[in-house]
Amino acid sequence: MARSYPSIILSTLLLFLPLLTGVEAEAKKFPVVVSTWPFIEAVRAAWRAVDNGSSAVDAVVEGCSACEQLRCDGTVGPGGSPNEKGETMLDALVMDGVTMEVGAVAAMRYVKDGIRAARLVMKHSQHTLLAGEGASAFAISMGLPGPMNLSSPESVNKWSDWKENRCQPNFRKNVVPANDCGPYKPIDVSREVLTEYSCEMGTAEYRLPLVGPHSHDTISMAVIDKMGHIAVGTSTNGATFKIPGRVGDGPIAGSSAYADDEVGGCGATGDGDIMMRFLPCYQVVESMRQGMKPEKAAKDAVSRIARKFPDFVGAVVAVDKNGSHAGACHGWTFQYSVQSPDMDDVQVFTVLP
Ligand code: SD4
Repeated sequence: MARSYPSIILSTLLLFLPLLTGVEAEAKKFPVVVSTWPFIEAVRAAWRAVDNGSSAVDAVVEGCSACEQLRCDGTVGPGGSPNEKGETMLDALVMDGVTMEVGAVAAMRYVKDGIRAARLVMKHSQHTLLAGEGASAFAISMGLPGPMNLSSPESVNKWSDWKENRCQPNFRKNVVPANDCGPYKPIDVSREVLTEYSCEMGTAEYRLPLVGPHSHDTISMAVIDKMGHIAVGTSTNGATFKIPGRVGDGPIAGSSAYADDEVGGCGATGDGDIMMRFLPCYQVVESMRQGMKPEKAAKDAVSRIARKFPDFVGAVVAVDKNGSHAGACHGWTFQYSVQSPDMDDVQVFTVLP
């Protein structure tokens, strides 16, 4: 039976519609770079890479590396956040949303290139996370410069002022110091003992506000490349005056960042000691997998933490596989930066708590 003209036109259209929609979506929305905070030069660096055809992983490394070199806000890369001993240590992670491979370094000493070290772990080992001096030795053996001192005049000054202030505030709790700055001895947390050891004696019941409303730190970045593949990365020098050996959320996949090509990606910033207990970025990506839009997924992940820790400070930024993005925060005003094909330059979005 001969087919009518309208039915021929309709079936031809149906044949081409998915293809046209796909091409259109890709041409409009990819590549995309999303980063925590107004780390504009970092986003530009990632954008340059991905716009020139780099993979999402390479662009994430370029972007985070630019932030390390610029020492964004003094809290990414070398020269910031001295620990109790005055030393700077780095946490970093990179994740490929295609293969679900992760490379990360934690409390890394003597090597300034955190994100490049993380990528070396991913590329040249079967491990996911290397820590401390092992991470430094591996990074140097794979060609990164080092060993070197990661302190700066600013970090040394900050540390000296803190020492002069009897090492207060600090991250210890339920301890009593032999002297102002330790060594510390654990004490029973029962009420009687707490009244016995007053604050004057240095019992550290005080919790150091890691990040205040005016200080932001940690770059966490997601990139969707021209092929639509997603990667994420994080780089930070962590919490100021942390106990040596402390590892934050930065190198923990699912906490500071997470990506799955099938769904999207996420980056986080804030009080990592709290946030890493909730794997907020894993939560965001899994919520988007279940059908939540980025905004709802981001808000949901943050509210899960806030319900248990109403005083925590933190934020997440979510991007789905189509390039739609949204942020959510608690305890501070959050900003994140985006560059996509419809923008001439990086745009900064502000999210209120
Ligand atoms: C950490 N999450 O080491 C980092 C610090 C941070 O905004 O992101 N501050 O806990």
